[in-house]
Amino acid sequence: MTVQTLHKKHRVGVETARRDAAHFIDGNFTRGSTGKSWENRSPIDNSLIGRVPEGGQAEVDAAVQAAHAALEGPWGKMSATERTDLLAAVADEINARFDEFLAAECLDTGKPYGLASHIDIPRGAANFKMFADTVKNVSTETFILDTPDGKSAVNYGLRRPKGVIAVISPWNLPLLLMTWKVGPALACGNTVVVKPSEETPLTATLLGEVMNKVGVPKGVYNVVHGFGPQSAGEFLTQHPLVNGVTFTGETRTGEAIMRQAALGVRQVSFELGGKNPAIVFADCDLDKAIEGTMRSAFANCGQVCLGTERIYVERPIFDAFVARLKAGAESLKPGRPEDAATNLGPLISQEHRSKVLSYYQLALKEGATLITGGGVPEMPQELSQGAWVQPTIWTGLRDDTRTINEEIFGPCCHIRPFDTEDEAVRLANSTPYGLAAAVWTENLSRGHRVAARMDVGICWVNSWFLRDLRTAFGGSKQSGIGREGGLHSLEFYTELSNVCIKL
Ligand code: NAD
Ligand code: 6OD
Repeated sequence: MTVQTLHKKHRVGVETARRDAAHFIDGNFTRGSTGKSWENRSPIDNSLIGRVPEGGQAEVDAAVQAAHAALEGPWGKMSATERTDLLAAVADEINARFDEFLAAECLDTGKPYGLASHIDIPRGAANFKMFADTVKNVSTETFILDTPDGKSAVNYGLRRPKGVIAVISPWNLPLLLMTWKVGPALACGNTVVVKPSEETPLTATLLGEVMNKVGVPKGVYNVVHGFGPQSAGEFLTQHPLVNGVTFTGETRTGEAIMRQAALGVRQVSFELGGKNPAIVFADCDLDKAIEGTMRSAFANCGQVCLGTERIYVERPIFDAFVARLKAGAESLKPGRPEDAATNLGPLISQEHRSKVLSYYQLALKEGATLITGGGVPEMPQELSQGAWVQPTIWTGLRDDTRTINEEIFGPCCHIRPFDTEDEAVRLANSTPYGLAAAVWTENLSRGHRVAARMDVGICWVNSWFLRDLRTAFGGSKQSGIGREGGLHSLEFYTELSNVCIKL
């Protein structure tokens, strides 16, 4: 199917996705009993998408109890093959209902169909399929003990599910990031209670329909909507029957969740914020570096944890790079998600727009030279209430400014020249974050050498967001705790026991 026909087809879908959300607890959709709810509004025009019920202690408790009970029910008794076959069926059903997921995701986030149809929704399905395959093929260690004084035993590792996993997910890639946790958790035999972001409730709810359709036993996948502090997020992460907490979101939120999970010494897996650098060497393929940096700085309106907000460019190509990135930024087209020409969505909310715009002002106060953007684009009347901002580029900031050191999470970046490889590496590693980096060079040895010196969880050379789901994913420094992906996910989602049999 071409992108054009895809877009035409989905123009209908976006409106049908407007609906109220519901909790999904023990296989049933429910609005719960708190009587509290909030309005879910579209970031493109502030129109009402529907209402979302706010879960309280009772809803969280019901969901966690259901998840706990399901560990002992048919789910707990299934063979790994039956379980992973079911998860492959979940992936197939997401693909079968691709249009509905796409419409719901684009309605909640305002992101372009072109982006969500190539990344968010396919990854939602792939996250189940990949972990189903991984778990089917996993082995554990075996040791034969044979001592000189005649003791003999066989030891082998056994991976058992951890139990009930709390999944706390953000709004920037809602289905992708939620299933990146739910996929491995279920593949390993756990049950989950998901608290999706309050900004993006729809696709997590829709996934409940998929679970019922393919026959995932009730209680295995649960969703409770709500906020963080004093709401469903906090109640969930503190619940005594939760055995592990996996979280993606801001570093400061991670600190709060870590405190909550400390009650009862629950293990955590965190994917947190970033202030990611790109290093562009004069020997790079400039066309490719510009194309990759356009994506890393502006895709998803800059709301990607792996996105580039600091760009270091070797001095001989600095002016050319700035001019070309400026031209690229100015060519981006904001608009309705379903329009084929749209390649820039809005920010997620008015609140987030205020934050990003405050950084746009701060950068100038801190002495930045504005290369392009810096404000709000003119939009047609019907979109004028949306959370739009201009893609923005600065130069000239000091290295110790807040704009250079704090995550903004918008379509903006600062470009600074450098003269030596050592200087570029020092600058790139100079923030408290350590999530991702991109290095652009045609010198293979330099690519390896610089990548090895980056204090980050993932370093791309001559690419960005090129993902192999079998690899380790996570952040160093304040960008995370632990690694997920492929076999690494098993470290968090299973307990490794050793069985020792005396011979
Ligand atoms: P956020 O931290 O504000 O919220 C994330 C989730 O945490 C939401 O569901 C929220 O309701 C919940 N929450 C907030 N306070 C809580 C509490 N005290 N207890 C329990 N739950 C609580 O993040 P966001 O604004 O939704 O997402 C953007 C942030 O996420 C950025 O910082 C971005 O870098 C980060 N992020 C990181 C990765 C990664 O892989 N490292 C991926 C995507 C996003
Ligand atoms: O690709 C992934 O698995 C992943 N966790 C991406 C995170 C993107 C952050 O916005």
